[in-house]
Amino acid sequence: MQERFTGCLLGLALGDAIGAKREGGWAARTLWLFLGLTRPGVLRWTDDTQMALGLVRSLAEHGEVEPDALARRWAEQATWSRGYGRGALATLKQIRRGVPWQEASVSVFEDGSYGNGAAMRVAPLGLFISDPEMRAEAARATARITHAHPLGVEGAVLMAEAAHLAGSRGVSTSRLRGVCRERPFLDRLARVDELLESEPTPRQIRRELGNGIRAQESATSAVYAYLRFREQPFPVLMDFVLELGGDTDTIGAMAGALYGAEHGEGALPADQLVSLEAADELRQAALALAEVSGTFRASPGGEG
Ligand code: F2R
Ligand code: MG
Ligand code: MG
Repeated sequence: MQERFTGCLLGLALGDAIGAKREGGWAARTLWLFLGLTRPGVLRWTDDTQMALGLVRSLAEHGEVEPDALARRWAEQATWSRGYGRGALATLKQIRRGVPWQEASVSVFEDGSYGNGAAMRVAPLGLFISDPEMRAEAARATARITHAHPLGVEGAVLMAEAAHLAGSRGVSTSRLRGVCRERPFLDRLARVDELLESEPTPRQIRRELGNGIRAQESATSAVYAYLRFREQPFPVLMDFVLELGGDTDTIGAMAGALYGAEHGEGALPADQLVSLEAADELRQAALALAEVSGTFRASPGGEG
């Protein structure tokens, strides 16, 4: 079980860091290189991992989703240099200034964010909570802090469920559809099934599911990539993610988390783990969560 927790968080971080080197167009990549944030030889992770790490630590400390504490933790660690989404960073800065998260999360986009930020960070929670309804409600509670839009929230519910099922080698699109309510997710998950029957090109996946920052695009593409390549070595999965293009760090983080949750840390490439930023810190945080797993308490904060 410990292996799955470390595999999930380290897989998420590796996918994030590998994808981050290829995220965006040449101008954005050159800028990040110029700023010294994409250093050769170092697998430096971004907001996806930073927020997942914050969530893992908060869960381990409180034994539940404690939205106020989690919001404060995320707000304190948020910095532009990790490549946060524009809305998410503005929301977190407000929380840092003392604005209640319930207010901040609908201040940038009045209907809340439908970005993939709530989905990209939530996988370890899926391993932590075994009760399906509590898992979905806890995922919603984490999402609402920054992503109040129903599609942003649904991305988190989907990825928490996918990670849980990956941990027991039981992911299927029909089970994933069972936790979804929103048409853009339901339609894409139905399509994932059909796409798995052949070997479509990355271009076709981009066209059918999408590779963008919207939760329903990157989360379903990540699920597709994981399901297609889960029995192959991790780099094969990552190569496909890079070929998909678009939001590669986040698709990589989500697909990597699922792969790591299923196979454990031992299946991740040792040479890449050596180069991964703060790998030991991530490992220790995941182990601390594994230590308290099974102790999850339903949180009154679930009602955002
Ligand atoms: N921000 C990035 N990448 C930029 C460059 C990073 C750099 N290369 C690096 O190496 O670090 N990536 C990160 O952002 C995504 C997660 O974003 P999140 O947390 O969902 O942010 P936000 O701002 O809430 O939503 C993202 C954008 O979606 C549009 N949007 C969302 N909701 C909307 C609404 N209701 N109405 C209109 N537009 C909405 C906006 O354009 C948001 O800015 C991940 O990819 C992560 O890696
Ligand atoms: Mg990122
Ligand atoms: Mg991204």
